[in-house]
Amino acid sequence: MTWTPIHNQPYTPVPYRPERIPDSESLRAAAELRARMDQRRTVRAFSTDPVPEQVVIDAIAVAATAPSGAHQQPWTFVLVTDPEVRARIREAAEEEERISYDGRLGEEWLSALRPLGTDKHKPHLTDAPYLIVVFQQRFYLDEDGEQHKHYYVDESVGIAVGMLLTALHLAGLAALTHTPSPMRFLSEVLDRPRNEKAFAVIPVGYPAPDATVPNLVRKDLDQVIVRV
Ligand code: IYR
Repeated sequence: MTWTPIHNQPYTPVPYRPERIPDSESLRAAAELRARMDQRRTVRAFSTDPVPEQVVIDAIAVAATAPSGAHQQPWTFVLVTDPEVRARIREAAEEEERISYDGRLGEEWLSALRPLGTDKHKPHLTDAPYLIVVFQQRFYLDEDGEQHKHYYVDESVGIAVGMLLTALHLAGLAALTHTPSPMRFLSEVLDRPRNEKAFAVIPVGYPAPDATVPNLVRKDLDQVIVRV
């Protein structure tokens, strides 16, 4: 059944009875997932090797199962493979990043970024075989061009991107959450409608054979979890 915007429709509940997983299996699955996700790293050096497109499509399908405000699913995932379009995105992103790294970010921000080793060069935008440019739909535009409000758009799209990164990692792919700022050029290059605002650019592929990552330490769980 094709989804269409639901406004003012009655509540129509359907049963939800997933089979219960035994505790032993839950514990095993959670521990295994925890260990696998602990291996995920943001990658900035990509191989140009091709990736099966269906893996990326399936990961986007996972992201699109995310919960969203009023179930409005306020996201669009633009899958960019065209080398010419990727080159234009890289050029525009590097122009913005040059201004950012040359001072726009300010000393405090630049010093926060220093341990990550990032700079204004963004070769991943043309090296990685896929770019997923995630747009948030700030509102819904109906056939008459009328605007309808979307709710909790940042939260909804943030959750979807988290699920996308998880799915890509579990499928054996590397990704980078890239947020060039300002991102307006993405709407122009990708010709997106006025209800959409770029949220992140996610290069996807395999790490370059000589890829390195910063030696980051995750917070201990007791710094993250508070029991009350
Ligand atoms: N958008 C810039 C700067 C940047 C900002 C943060 I916060 C990061 O965690 C990483 C980078 C860039 O992509 O380089």
